[in-house]
Amino acid sequence: MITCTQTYCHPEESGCAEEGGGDGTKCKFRKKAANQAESGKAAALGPSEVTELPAGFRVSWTGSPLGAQDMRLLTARSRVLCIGLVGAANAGKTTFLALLYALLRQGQGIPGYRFAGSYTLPGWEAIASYLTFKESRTDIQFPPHTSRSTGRDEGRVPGILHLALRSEDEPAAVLDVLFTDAPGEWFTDWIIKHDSDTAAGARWVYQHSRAFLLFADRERLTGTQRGQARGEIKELADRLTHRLGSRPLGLVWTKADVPNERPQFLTDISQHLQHAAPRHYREFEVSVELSGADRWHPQVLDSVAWLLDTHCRELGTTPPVPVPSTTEQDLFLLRRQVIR
Ligand SMILES: Nc1nc2c(ncn2[C@@H]2O[C@H](COP(=O)(O)OP(=O)(O)OP(=O)(O)O)[C@@H](O)[C@H]2O)c(=O)[nH]1
Ligand SMILES: [Mg+2]
Repeated sequence: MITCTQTYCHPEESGCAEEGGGDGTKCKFRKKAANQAESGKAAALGPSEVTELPAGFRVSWTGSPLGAQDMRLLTARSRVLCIGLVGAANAGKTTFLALLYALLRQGQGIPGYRFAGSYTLPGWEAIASYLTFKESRTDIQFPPHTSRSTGRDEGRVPGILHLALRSEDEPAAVLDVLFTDAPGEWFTDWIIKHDSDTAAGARWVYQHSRAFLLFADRERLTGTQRGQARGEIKELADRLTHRLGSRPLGLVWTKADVPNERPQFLTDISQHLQHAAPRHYREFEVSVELSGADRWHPQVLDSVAWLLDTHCRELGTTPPVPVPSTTEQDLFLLRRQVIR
C-alpha cells in the first residue's frame, strides 16, 4: 500500500493532508513514497532521511491560517460559520480582512458580538501589518496578491482565518467564524468551467461556506476593463445564487474612495443580483481610506454582523412553549428546556 512520507498524514484514513482531504494522487509526498516503495529503499530509510516535519506544522495553534483538517477541530467544539469571500483577483478581499482585523485590534467591535479569541492571530497580523502605520512610510500599503501556489494545500483549500465571537444575546455560546482568503483566479476559473480541476478551490469555498461576501471592485468598473469586470461579477453572482438556498449573500463594493464615472454599471450589477432574488441580500461599501473612515469602515463590521445575525436567525432556535398559568398539572413535569 502506498502511504505518505509525512508522519502527520494518513491518506488511507483521513485523506491527503496536503490536499485538504483529497485522494492525494497529485501530492508530492505521496509520489515520493511511491518511488521509494518501487526502488525498495523505503524500508532502509534512516530517521535523518525522512523529510522533517516543520515544528508546529498542521496543528491549529501555530496561528497561521487554518486548513481543512483544522476545521474539523473547530466543528467538534462549536457551531462554525464559514464565510466565503468571493471575487476576482485584485477585488479587495484580503484588504477587507486586513481592515476587519485592524478595526477589531483598534477596539471597534462587530455590532452585537464580542471578540473572544482567534486561532490565527499571526495570520491576521500578517495581512493587517500592511495597513498598519509605519514611521518610515506615510502612504498606505496593501497586502500582497493571494497567490494560487502558496499555502500547504496545493490550491484546493483556501487560507482560513478564524475569529471566536460571543453573541451579546447569547453570551454562553462561542461562535467560531472562519473567513476564507482565496486567490481571485480560483473564482475566474470557476466562471469559465465550474467543474475544472483549477476550480476545485472555488468549489470548496462554495460547498463549505454558510454565508458569502461577493466583492465588486469599483475602480475596475470605471476603467478600461469595466465591461469585462461587470461580466465577471454577474457571472460570479449567477454561480453563487445557483444553489444558494437560505445562505446570506452580501455584495461588497470595494475601493469606495475611487470616484466611479459609470454609475450605470453599478446599478446594472445590483439589479442583476436582486433579480436572482437571494433570500437574504444586502450591499455594503468599503474602503481603507481614512478620509471616509466614518462611512466606510463601519460597513466592514456591519457586513460581518449582518451575515452572523442572518445565519443565526436562519438556524433558528425553538421558542419556549408557554406554560398556561392556570394548570392543575405538576409544575415539575411542566419544566421546559430550550435546547440550543
Ligand atoms: N484605492 C483603494 N485601493 C484598494 C483598496 N483596497 C484594495 N485596494 C487595491 O486593490 C489591490 C488588491 O487588493 P487585495 O485585497 O489584494 O485584493 P484580493 O481580492 O485579495 O486579490 P487576490 O488576492 O489577487 O485575489 C490592493 O493592492 C490595492 O492596490 C481601497 O480601499 N482603496
Ligand atoms: Mg487576496
